[in-house]
Amino acid sequence: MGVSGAGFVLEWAMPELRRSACPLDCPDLCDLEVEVDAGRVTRVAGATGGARNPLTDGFICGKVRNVAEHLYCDERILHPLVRDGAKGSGRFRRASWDEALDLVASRLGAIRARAGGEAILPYHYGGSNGWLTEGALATRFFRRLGASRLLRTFCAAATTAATRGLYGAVPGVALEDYVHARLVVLWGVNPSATGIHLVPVLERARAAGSALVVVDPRRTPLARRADLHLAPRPGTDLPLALCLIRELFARGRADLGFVAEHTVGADELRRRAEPWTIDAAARTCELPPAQIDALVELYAARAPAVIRCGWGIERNRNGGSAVAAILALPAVAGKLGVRGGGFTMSNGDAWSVGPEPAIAAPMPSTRIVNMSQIGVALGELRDPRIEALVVYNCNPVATAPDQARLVRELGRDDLFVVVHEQVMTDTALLADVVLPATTFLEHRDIRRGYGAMRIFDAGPVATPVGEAWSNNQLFGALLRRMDLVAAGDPMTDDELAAAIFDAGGERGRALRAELDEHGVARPIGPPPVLFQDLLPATPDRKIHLVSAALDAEAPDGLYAYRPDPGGDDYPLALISPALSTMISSTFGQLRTAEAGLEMAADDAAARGIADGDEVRVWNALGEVRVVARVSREVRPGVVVLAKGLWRRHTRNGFTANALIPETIADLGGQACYNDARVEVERAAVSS
Ligand SMILES: Nc1nc2c(c(=O)[nH]1)N[C@H]1C(S)=C(S)[C@@H](COP(=O)(O)OP(=O)(O)OC[C@H]3O[C@@H](n4cnc5c(=O)[nH]c(N)nc54)[C@H](O)[C@@H]3O)O[C@H]1N2
Ligand SMILES: Nc1nc2c(c(=O)[nH]1)N[C@H]1C(S)=C(S)[C@@H](COP(=O)(O)OP(=O)(O)OC[C@H]3O[C@@H](n4cnc5c(=O)[nH]c(N)nc54)[C@H](O)[C@@H]3O)O[C@H]1N2
Ligand SMILES: [Mo]
Repeated sequence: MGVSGAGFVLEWAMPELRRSACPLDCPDLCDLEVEVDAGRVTRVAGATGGARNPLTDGFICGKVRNVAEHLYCDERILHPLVRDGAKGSGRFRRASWDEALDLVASRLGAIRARAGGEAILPYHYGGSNGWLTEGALATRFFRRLGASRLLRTFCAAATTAATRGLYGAVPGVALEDYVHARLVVLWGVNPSATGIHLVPVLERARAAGSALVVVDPRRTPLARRADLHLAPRPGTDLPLALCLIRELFARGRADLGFVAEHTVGADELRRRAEPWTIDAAARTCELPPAQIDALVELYAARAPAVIRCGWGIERNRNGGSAVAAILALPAVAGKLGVRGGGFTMSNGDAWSVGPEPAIAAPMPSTRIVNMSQIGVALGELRDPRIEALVVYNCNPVATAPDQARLVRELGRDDLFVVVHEQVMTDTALLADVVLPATTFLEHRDIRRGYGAMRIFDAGPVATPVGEAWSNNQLFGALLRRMDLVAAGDPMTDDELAAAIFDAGGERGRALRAELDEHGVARPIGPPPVLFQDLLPATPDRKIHLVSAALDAEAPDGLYAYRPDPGGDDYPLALISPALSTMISSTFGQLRTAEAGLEMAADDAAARGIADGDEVRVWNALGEVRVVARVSREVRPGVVVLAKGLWRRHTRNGFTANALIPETIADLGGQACYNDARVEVERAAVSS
């Protein structure tokens, strides 16, 4: 009948609600409800009900609420493109997948036959990727090709090295457990922008009587509300943490019982911390001595006390030792073993299941290239020279150090550049072949948060735009085309997922069953408490306060402070914190506002700079022209230009990364994004 017929049509045309989980590079792993109409995303909201991820229950950030703008923007790459103009001209012609794959396979094959597999370098970071789309077929492809291996050091390299050195791979305090804390120290972390779901938890802790301390050269939103805000000069967290350690021992506030029972190396740590008196630290960190004293007393007195250690600390020459010293604090002060006490670094890989089994190819022993030194690698490596760069899950022109050099090197005529991307990024514009990639709402992935201790198996919820392919589709096709598939290889997403969970034994099977039933699983049960539910994952189950491995790795030994080389040419420290509107460079195509360089009023006045003036920011590596923003949020001696900006956001097409050296931190090969020194002057006004 007409009525039921209309009803049927109406129902068929109704948008559908589907569940997903946000895999963007942020600790929180939001549980999402996505409205999809005829395969297109029309609305994204936080899923309510809480059971899947209580941390994000019903509440998501603006970036993801508006993610449909990213999916359907003008810059979205719809089909394969082949360069059709001079290198770097940004001119491309449309190609079929078949033609593009033939071109890529034949070029890579020829380079490998002539110069060897090591002439090929895969280039990737985390993107918005989980266990299926980051580590599976792409890694297998490059291992079997015998390509150079990439050491992934943009982020969390120093913090991971430090955490593992002291504690082994264990999770820290679960973010939801911060309600139990009576002191929270936010050290080099800005959750208001980079992981907002901690903020309401902090508010609840505050209401229950917790104190809040922030250690950050900027007055972040939470620093404004803190009981105590220390704004050290960037790169001086190491002397500050060593001073706290020294004072805890000296004042009889160290927990000697805990230290004796559960740690090794305490005497050596104390010896290395000894020179850092309050006065010495205050001078080096450029802090009032009374503030350091206040922090010692507060930290000694309060329990449970938790340090939320961020990523602002690691990105300088002392970064690894600084993180290690900060992570030693809860051990020295006896803050572990209670719910809400201890530290949180990353909670990302502290469980027994992981993506390696999906790769299903042994690790080759080919040469290793540090991704944070890509300019040097492209320019100087020989035998063989890098002749092909295959970029996916990454936008290095916006995110790697020494941008000007990278742009120059990408323009080399004898370098073949393939970029698999969702949108026309600054990197894609410099490619020879651009391949269209799906977004997280258009492909399946197994996603895990590095704050929230959860895993989601999230299927595709929308139809891929244009001819976009997932990473596994692309690298699966390349494996086949280059004859690199072995019998029994897991190839489909189902097979890859099965490989991951089957390898996890009983725990893996339990996770699989939980995922099948709820779409989400808890890899380690209820939030564990270190020294209640588990012990450090070091061989002797103790905390290694002066880890021998870290001590050997750090160029001058662990906890050796390497001062600013100084000099008057570049007196200002440049840092590049995260923007609330982007994730690294992701979503940069949606940003219309131009960038601003934030600087303190005194520094601006000393240079005759007024708010809104165009300035030149420079050092030996390069120059950026931007508008100055005189700000009360930065301390004198520090200037701020956000991370992740695209070239279009400044006045001369270069960003903070053009001022960042390719030097690495003391641990993990970590990039030193917050270790740039610059000078600023008013740009000559052209009339
Ligand atoms: N909205 C949004 N969220 C994000 C991201 C994003 O780009 N945007 N990025 C994601 C990624 S990739 C990461 S790694 C995390 C990063 O998360 P966070 O660590 O919170 O982010 P950052 O802004 O890099 O650094 C945090 C703070 O460190 C401060 N800082 C800089 N140098 C120093 C220093 O030497 N010492 C101290 N004590 N502080 C310093 C900065 O002023 C900044 O406020 O966030 C993730 N979440
Ligand atoms: N100046 C400065 N620079 C920094 C930092 C800093 O503090 N200061 N911080 C660094 C940090 S913390 C990080 S984590 C890095 C991040 O740097 P990148 O790894 O370059 O991360 P994004 O900028 O998010 O770019 C990821 C790109 O991958 C694409 N992508 C996402 N998913 C997929 C997929 O499934 N397949 C394919 N093929 N592509 C996909 C996205 O469209 C996006 O363009 O940046 C670093 N850069
Ligand atoms: Mo990061």
